[in-house]
Amino acid sequence: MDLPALKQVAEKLVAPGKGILAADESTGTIKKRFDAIGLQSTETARRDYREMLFRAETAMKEHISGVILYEETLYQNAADRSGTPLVELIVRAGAVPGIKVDKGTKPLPGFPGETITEGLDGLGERLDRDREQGARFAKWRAVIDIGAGVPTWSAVKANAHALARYAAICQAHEIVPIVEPEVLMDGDHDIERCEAVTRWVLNTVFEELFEQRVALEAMVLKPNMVIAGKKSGAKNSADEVARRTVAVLKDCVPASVPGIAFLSGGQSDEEATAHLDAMNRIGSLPWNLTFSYGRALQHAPLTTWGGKVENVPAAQRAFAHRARMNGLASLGKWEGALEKAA
Ligand code: 5MM
Repeated sequence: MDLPALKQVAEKLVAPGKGILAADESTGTIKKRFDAIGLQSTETARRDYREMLFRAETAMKEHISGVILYEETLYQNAADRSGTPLVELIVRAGAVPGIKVDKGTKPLPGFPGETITEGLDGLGERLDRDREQGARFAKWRAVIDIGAGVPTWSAVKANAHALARYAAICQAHEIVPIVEPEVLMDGDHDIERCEAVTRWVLNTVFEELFEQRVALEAMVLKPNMVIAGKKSGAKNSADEVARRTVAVLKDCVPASVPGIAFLSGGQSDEEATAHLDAMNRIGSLPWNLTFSYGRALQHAPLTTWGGKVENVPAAQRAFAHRARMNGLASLGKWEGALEKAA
């Protein structure tokens, strides 16, 4: 393993003022997003949409450190006459291309309502091909739900083990792993329950990473924030979300991890930005804290675009605005007033 090279990529992904664009929606998920704007999800429409994002120069060059791609996009070409690979657009903008390598969640046998993320079989060979195509980092998402009697220890352990096996395989194939254990915010639980489950999950994940001998300095953690479940009706302040999230991370994440890039998990665009900003304002943290948002970066450009070519400039501006807001939040320099200037 070329540890210095891997460390360099990991550090670049969490560079101050920048963050990651999660554009790795699987075919089913992107269909849902396109359904919401009344657009059919064809291969061409998916290409056009993603190409529009990667060609948004201001956003990409100034605030995006890396882009997580779905396999289709990693091997897709732009619409221009020379058929520029989409990966090249990302590299030209100075960002690092990455690839989602998990094969999604499947029911965990014996544990109703719980899932296990699959995709370890043949992973090394896939990573070699993806690296050849330009990918320098990968992502694997484990999903933990909160509800009556869940999560169980078995589900937490099985998912943490798979994440650690994935991370070890990535590093052996010269790819930086993004380790994403997502505790869902869909339930009716309060913020204390989310805090307890997130602490449990992260402790288990780092135990497994240690057992699999994963080099912590050459990975990025992508966790959820500590937040009350959507159906609880509770609304905690940004300062409380930040304080609880940072406390859990300090308890569980070794300082050798270069950075933590949060998922947005269904928060509104502005909430996701405000929470990240509040965390960075706490200061004196051992790791860089930034974003790896899917919905909270893409909701505005996707709805502005609506599948219409004449809306491309406005959609790119909407993307640049969210990217800039989150870039500022990664420095603890965002202010609500800046949103109105959009
Ligand atoms: C972009 O969505 C990613 C892929 O989801 P599916 O496998 O369900 O299609 C997802 O893993 C994403 O990277 C993270 O959840 C972060 O996205 P959000 O929208 O939570 O910021």
